[in-house]
Parts: sequence; C-alpha cells; structure tokens
Amino acid sequence: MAVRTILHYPEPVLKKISKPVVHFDEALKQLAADMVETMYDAPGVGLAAPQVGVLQRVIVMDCSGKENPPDLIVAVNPVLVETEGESCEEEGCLSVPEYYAVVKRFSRVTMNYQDVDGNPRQRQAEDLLAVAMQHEIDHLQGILFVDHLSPLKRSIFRKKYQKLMQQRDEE
Ligand code: GNR
Ligand code: NI
Repeated sequence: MAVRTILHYPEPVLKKISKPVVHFDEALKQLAADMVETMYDAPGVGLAAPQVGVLQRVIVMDCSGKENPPDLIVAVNPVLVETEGESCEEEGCLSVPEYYAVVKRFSRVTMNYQDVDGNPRQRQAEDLLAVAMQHEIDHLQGILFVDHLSPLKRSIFRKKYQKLMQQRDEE
C-alpha cells in the first residue's frame, strides 16, 4: 500500500471522464488500497481515482468521523439510482486546497455499485455521506464542486485561487 500524490486544480486530468472498470483484478485492489490510504492520510472523507491521476470509476469514502467506528466504502462503477430532497452544505475538495463553498445537492441518495470483487452492492445515504457520494461521482464525470457555483462566485473563486497559488509559489 502507498499514499499517492493528489492532483490539484487546474490539472487537466481532473476534467476528464473516467472509464468503467471491467477487470476486477489485483491492479484494481492495489488502486483501491492506495486510495483508501491516501484518503485517510490527507485526511479526507472521500477520494475519487482521477484525483490520483487514474481515469477509472473507483471512489472511496468514510464519513464516520473520529468518534465512531470506521465506515469505509470502496465503490466501483457507482451510480445514483434514487435521489430525494435538497441540501445546501459547505464543501471542500482535496484537489482544490483551501477553498470552501456551499453547494446544492440531493439530501438522500441510493447508490448502486460493485465491490472490488465485482459483486453488486447498494447503499443508502443522507447527510455528509450523501453529499460525499455526489461529490465523488462528480469527479468521475470530470466535475469539481466549484463547477456548481454561479458564474459570479466562480469568477471570484478563480481570482482568489490564482492569488493563493501565487502566494504558495513565492513561499
Ligand atoms: O474531504 C472532503 N470533505 C468534503 C466535505 C464536504 C463535502 C465533500 C467533501 S469530499 C472531500 C474529499 C474530496 O475532495 N473528495 O473528492
Ligand atoms: Ni473532491
């Protein structure tokens, strides 16, 4: 297992559409294990394969928090099959460091997916886990949370982010 490097906006790979997984082999298990390690190391509540430069439909999540037992979900070829309600919560992204914004999402979702052995699975979620599922599945479509902002907020984001990255380079 290894912690992989997380790519940052505006890295072009983050805008690409990921391919369905067809081979449930050792390489997939290695990728999933590395993604889990990278997510916990960050730390983050989720991670999608394109964030480590792999354009395959694999996401990992754990929204259990520090106080509770772990609730690790490794989802291959995830799809939302039911969505309900509306929620507006502040989001961040490991690929967009130091920027946070409120995004409108579904409040409850049902996700169908496969485990690393290819077995079909289903998971219902609400609250943070529902948001994380939508955020991670977006990554597989090349969509970042900042793509959901209004044009005005996005242009403010771009300016702020440019400055932030300039500051980082100067340090
Ligand atoms: O760690 C993360 N936290 C988070 C908080 C609110 C909404 C979504 C997220 S996902 C993010 C990790 C990440 O970037 N996953 O792609
Ligand atoms: Ni993200």
